Amino acid sequence: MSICGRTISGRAVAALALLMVLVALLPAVSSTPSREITLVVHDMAFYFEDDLHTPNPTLEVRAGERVRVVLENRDRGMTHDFAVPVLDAALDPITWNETETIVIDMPKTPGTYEYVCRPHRLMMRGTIRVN
Ligand SMILES: [Cu+2]
Repeated sequence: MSICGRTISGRAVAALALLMVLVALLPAVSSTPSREITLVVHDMAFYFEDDLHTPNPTLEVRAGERVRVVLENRDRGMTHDFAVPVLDAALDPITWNETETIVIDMPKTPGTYEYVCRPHRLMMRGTIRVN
């Protein structure tokens, strides 16, 4: 192959094409959440799916991390949501047996932030620890 009068090998063209594909994919890769946290709601509290005995657990994340939160409502007859008020992030309320997902960009400043279920924020509230 020849570009501007210079001969370029097929291998170099293939490498260049591969590089261009990788650069094009970079935004998609970097915006993919690096952590997924599944929270189950039952008996008016949030739980990790593998620990249904510790209500409203502390969520540990890294500063600036993009996190996908999956909420499963196992509270028959109750509507719940998940919100981080200080980040203005909230998913729509879901009813029993529904699952909903929200992707949240965590603060770049380490600290503790509150998460709540907005309809029941007095009972259903916990801490996000940004490290
Ligand atoms: Cu609730």
